[in-house]
Amino acid sequence: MGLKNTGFNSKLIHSGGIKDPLGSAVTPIYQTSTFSFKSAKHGSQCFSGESDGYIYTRIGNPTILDLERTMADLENGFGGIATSSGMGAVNTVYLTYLSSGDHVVCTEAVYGPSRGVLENVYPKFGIEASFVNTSELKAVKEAIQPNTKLIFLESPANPTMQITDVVAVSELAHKNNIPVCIDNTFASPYLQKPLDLGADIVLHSMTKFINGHADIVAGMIVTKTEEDFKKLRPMMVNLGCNMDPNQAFLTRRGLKTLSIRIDKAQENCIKVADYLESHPKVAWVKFPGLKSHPQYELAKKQMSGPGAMISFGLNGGYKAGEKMMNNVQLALLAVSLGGIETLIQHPASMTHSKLTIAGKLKAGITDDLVRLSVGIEDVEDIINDLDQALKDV
Ligand code: LCS
Repeated sequence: MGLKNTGFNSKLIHSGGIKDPLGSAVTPIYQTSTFSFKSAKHGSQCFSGESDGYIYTRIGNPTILDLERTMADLENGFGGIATSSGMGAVNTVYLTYLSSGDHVVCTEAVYGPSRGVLENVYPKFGIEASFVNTSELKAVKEAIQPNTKLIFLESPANPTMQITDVVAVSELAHKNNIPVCIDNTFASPYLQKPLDLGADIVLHSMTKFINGHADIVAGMIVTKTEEDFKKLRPMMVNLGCNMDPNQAFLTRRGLKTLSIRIDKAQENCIKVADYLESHPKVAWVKFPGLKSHPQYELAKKQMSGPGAMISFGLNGGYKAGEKMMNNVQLALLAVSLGGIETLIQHPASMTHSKLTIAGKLKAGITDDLVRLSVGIEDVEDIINDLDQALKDV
């Protein structure tokens, strides 16, 4: 799958490898639902797999394939499966590996709906889940049952910024013949390559850092092996949670600048984290780049940088956080993350509001937790904005 020996930045620009017959520098948007066959025999060969020609956009499309190949290259995986959204990727993985009577071990602090569907939808199909603090290997070990068919991790976790040791959990899982899937949305392959650390499947909400411009919703699954790819791909096609070619084009375009965007956002975030940690009205800050983070050393080991997401709490609890969120002027009070603009939100009442109160508390999604996605604006402006927002809280 091309460009294996080039650096990450060259892959960002050149991976994909769809050659346009007219020589366009950028892979065009093949905005078509269907593709004509050269003959009836060719059509039947496309369906049987004897020919790799295109059939129908839900099954495959050159613009989408370009993005799938690029993401597989960046994650050092076998192949990519693009989905209409991050949740499309999450559910494709759940439905592929879990059947009635099966059990999944899931990081307790994951994106709200990734946990919410396991609590509210999958039980009606006879699938059960345990939500544990996967940063403690012992907790993962104790949660594994004879019917455990998947370990689902998110690291760094949304919104607690907990870090899971991917090497250790993967070793444990493989001893028990359980595949490991990790949601790599918060880090992106620029900062963390879970397949190299031992995971079997990696997924993304590409709505976030991968696209980076807050103008599309998209998802991606990358597998380490052909075997897992062949299990997952038909599930996505049959569910119909495929990507649209226009969405693929925009995502591929945004992806080209992933490293320079993350470098700048991360540089800003390190300064913002220092600012918040030294602010008298701030009770606590969770950011993997701070020595106070409980898994600071592990983050340094398995990630090449701490990223651009912070969670923090104010001395005045939710009331103070609410006031601060209403006071920001440069940052947007909005969910989502990983874009070029700074965003602030309150997980307990927004992104994670559907979880039970007990579940939220056990996972560390406390009422005082405010989440900040640091953008690429001038860092002085971000800090000045937070400073004025904190004045009367
Ligand atoms: N995984 C993670 C870690 C996420 O943060 C999200 C969305 C998803 C999966 C789902 O992706 P989507 O379907 O939205 O593309 N996270 C959001 C958040 O924190 N705020 O708004 C959406």
